[in-house]
Amino acid sequence: MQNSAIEQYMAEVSELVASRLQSAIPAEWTVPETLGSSMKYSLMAGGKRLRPLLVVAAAEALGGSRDAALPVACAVEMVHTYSLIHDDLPALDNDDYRRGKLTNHKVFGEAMAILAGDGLLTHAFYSIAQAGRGYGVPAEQVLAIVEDLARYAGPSGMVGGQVADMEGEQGLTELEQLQYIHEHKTADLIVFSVKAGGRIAAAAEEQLKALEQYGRCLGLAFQIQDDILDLVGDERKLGKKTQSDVKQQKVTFPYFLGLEASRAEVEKLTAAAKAAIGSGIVPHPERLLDIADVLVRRDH
Ligand code: GRG
Repeated sequence: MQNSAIEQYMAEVSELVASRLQSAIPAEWTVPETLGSSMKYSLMAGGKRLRPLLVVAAAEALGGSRDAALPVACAVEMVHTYSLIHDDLPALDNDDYRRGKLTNHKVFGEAMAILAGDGLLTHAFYSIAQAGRGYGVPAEQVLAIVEDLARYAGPSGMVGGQVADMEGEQGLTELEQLQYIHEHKTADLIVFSVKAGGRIAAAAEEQLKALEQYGRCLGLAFQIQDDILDLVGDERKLGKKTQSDVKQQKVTFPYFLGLEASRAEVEKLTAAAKAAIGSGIVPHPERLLDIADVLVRRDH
């Protein structure tokens, strides 16, 4: 069957990102062999490349260049991959599998997995700087992208969301608490991605605001959809157990709202994401609109 235009676009960007990630560390640098292998193992393990896709699509939606967006697209994938490696560690989620493969620490050991995550996080900032070196992104924009990454991935962003999640394991009682976790742990890096794309294209302040709103709604919708897919997958795995058995184990959107209301929330947020950029403020919003539709329909 022929792929749709958006599927082709996503595959094309994903391939480009994968090839840039392969050579992200300059060949003349010396990197200990096991560290390099451990970083590459997780980087190349076959993620959806959603965040890099959003950097590129947002830049192109505002007439920016794909080449200039790619170093930043690679940077956000490095940060995302570091977060997954660390999240899988025994001290956090203690997972054995990620993206259908053994987790980093299962293959390389805990100490190397910690260091591979550290290496990816650090190298992300080098990669962002490259957008200002060979691709003509003005230093002022590069600076703003660096500030945004520290903000959205750091203590007030993704890491803060992860801490709230960890502390919430003692028992969340309010939907607002879960919303806070989702906004920071998941949505913030998505907000970063679309804003960074906008900055590469020298977006005006109101365009950045529109992209931020799109990213926040899309990020929340993405996480709620993840909760739904998780619950439906668990129910399939558990077979005879009922939905309420599963609900007792995981405090997610469906736990608070039920499946149907959670699905409606995903639809509502997706519509809000599309409305934020669809009113003419973003000159070529088509790809970003299509990506929102693809995410709401995804089944994995
Ligand atoms: C350890 C600092 C630190 C942060 C961890 C990202 C994260 C925060 C934890 C991972 C666990 C998780 C389910 C987080 C929610 C965000 C999310 C849905 C991540 C998975 O993103 P996808 O689906 O993954 O884009 P792929 O593998 O496709 O890249």
